[in-house]
Amino acid sequence: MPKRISLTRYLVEQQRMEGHIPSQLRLLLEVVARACKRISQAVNKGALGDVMGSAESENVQGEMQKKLDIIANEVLIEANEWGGHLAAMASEEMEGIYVVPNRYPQGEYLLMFDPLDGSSNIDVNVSIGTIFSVLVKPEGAGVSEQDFLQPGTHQVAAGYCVFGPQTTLVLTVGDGVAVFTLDREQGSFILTDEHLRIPEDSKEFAINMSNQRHWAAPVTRYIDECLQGTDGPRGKDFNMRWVGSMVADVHRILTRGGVFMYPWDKREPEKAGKLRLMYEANPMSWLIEQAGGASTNGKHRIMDITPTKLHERVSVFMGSKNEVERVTRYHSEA
Ligand code: P6P
Repeated sequence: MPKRISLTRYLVEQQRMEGHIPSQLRLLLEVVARACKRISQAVNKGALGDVMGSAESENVQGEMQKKLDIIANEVLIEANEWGGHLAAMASEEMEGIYVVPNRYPQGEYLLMFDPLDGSSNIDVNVSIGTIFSVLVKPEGAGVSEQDFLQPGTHQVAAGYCVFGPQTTLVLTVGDGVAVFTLDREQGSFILTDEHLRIPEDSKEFAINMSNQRHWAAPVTRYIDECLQGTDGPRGKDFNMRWVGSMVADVHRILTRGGVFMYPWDKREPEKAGKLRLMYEANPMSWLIEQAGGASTNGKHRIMDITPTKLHERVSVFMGSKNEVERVTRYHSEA
């Protein structure tokens, strides 16, 4: 029977041996993990709980909110606001930042999250997830939205929890990628994999093909070559997967390789892309890079981008290093 290492033990040993995790960050990560367990319980209720369907409201992105979007957001806020480890939080579901109320002590960390990514999949029982990213608040009194506008390279922790056949927490603090599977009998996350490595090459791409007529030329070139298979310049056949839930697609890529793309397209040319930089692209990019992959916006490394606004959107190409480098090169050649 392999030694069962809980998330708590992993974080304590990382703190003791690697010095990666100050105690306040360890507390933060344990609180986020506990919140993910509660979200998982709500998700798993499905039609048996009052959690399905629309909340009859829109979020700051102008998207219809599902009841579980709001439940997950509230769980994360309530779990994190009292612990003294955070100065403020930001969420896809909230327009402005959430400053820790004065009745609680303030800490040095900033927590951003997409509380329930892929929520269009909730009502059809397809994997969804919570994505989170942690920054350190810059020195100085008080906290403002400006304090969040740091490049992805400043993250001190990032991860997601995918609510699928298993509930799995995937985390990095800059020392590789660790995977924890929820043991429901014990109610603890148990270490089931670490130091994930993404193969540098792949034969699998993930993109929403229904947008094909709207893509820019480099994306069309890359996908056309994949579709030509062994008869084309790539000399190999490709497979396609598109879950419609970034957490599920990125988890597959971290597990077996591939490339995930949500590019800019002509439908809304003023938007850089659909996905959000601060709480979707940056945390996923760090995980992908920590596992030996690459992540760009077609031109630049995503984690080098300095955000100008909290809900900034970005074009995303992430996964197997050689595939991301190829589609990025096609952009520079265009
Ligand atoms: P589309 C979910 O809404 C999300 O933000 C990502 O999780 C997912 O990859 C993408 O949008 C799906 O977008 O346009 O294919 O429905």
